[in-house]
Amino acid sequence: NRIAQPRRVPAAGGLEVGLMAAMKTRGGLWFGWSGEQSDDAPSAATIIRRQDVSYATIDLPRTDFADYYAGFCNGTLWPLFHYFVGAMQYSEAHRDAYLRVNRLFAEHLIPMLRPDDLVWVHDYHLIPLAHALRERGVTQPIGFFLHIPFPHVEALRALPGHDDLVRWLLAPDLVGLQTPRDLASLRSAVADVLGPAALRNGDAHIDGHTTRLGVFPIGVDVDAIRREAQQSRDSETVRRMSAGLLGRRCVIGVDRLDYSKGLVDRFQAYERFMERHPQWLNHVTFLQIAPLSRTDVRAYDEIRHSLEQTAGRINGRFAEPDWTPIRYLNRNFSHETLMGFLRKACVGVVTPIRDGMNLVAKEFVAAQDPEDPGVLVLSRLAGAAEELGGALLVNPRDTGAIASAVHDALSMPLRERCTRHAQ
Ligand code: ADQ
Repeated sequence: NRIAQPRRVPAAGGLEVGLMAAMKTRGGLWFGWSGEQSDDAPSAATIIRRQDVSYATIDLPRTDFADYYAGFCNGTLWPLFHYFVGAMQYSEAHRDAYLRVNRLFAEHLIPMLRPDDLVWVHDYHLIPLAHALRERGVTQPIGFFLHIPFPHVEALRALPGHDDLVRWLLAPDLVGLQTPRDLASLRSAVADVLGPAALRNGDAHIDGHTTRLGVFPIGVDVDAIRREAQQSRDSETVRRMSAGLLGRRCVIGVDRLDYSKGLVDRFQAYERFMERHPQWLNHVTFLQIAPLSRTDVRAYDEIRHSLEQTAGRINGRFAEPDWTPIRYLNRNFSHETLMGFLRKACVGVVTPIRDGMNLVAKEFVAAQDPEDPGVLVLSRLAGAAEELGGALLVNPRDTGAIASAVHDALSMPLRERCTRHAQ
């Protein structure tokens, strides 16, 4: 949807972080929304070139923007795909705007396509894009990657018109998902909507067209993160963060402020940890960094208020004149600074209720000192849990289990920490 822009401060979003690395390595044209809305029909894409990457953007029409973005993308698809089925909103007007915006993207992309291009479409905002391109005669190979979970058909069926969504998803030549579970869910939807015969050798066949379906878990650039984490040790911000701990140990969480990230349960778990293990009071500080996102969606306002209340209440209950148990920040930092913070922390808590992958979990591991690594407490419902077997895995709603895991992580002997980290 929105592309990374060379002059903008880095966004706190996994897609942008992951794709920027790929674009810088391979070069190409990155096309998407400019971040602006317009009253008139958008004019041709604006193109800026930086090193080997061209950035092409269009404004989106003001009349469709809210229905498309806050409406269908983040009010319907985001909750549904994360299994918050009861929180899913639905309106035909939102769905129509979603389709119109996807067609608009297709129309503006086509004049820029070269015959030997390979088109790679990203994420749930753009599920109908490949279909819209094919309808307009585009024959270049198209891939699609879904960064968020794909729900089993039993949940997907709650969406009116879910069968169209499945058909649009099969317009590309290759569809990539984060985990084998997501792939199994997509296959469940293909079999349900198109009949079991549409699946052969695990791929989808529809009207003579084959769509390969596969798992391509997104990763992080481990060497770059290790370098960033080491280099930023001496930066002003990381030194101030470290000095502010006054020798205390640090438990860290870093997430976009989103109800899927399990932050309220995490704060409550931290409260239980302090109740049950009072020996750590005044010896550990919990730093939670949660930059605001999607502030135009009501559910995000609600979660923000509830977090402010919970953090305030817990701090009021446990704080000492010289110690605040939870430091809660809503701001962005440079990636390098963030990696420096992760390295300083003894425990990383990544406890989403559901997450496609979760890059912070991988960044935390990559940022550690292998000779004296911290421990990751990770939700079983994050895609990353299927790969990071060395973490302490927890159910994100089980505040008692998270509290115990934080205690175990802080108490873990060096040898076990090293073994888990190496794994
Ligand atoms: P997100 O839901 O945005 O990504 P995540 O994978 O954790 O979640 O990525 C967040 C990224 O933003 C990380 O690289 C993190 O370092 C960065 N970030 C977070 N807070 C920041 C801050 N305050 N300042 C600067 N940077 C910050 C979606 C899916 C995930 C999937 C990714 C990639 O929801 O499941 O892992 O895409 O596919």
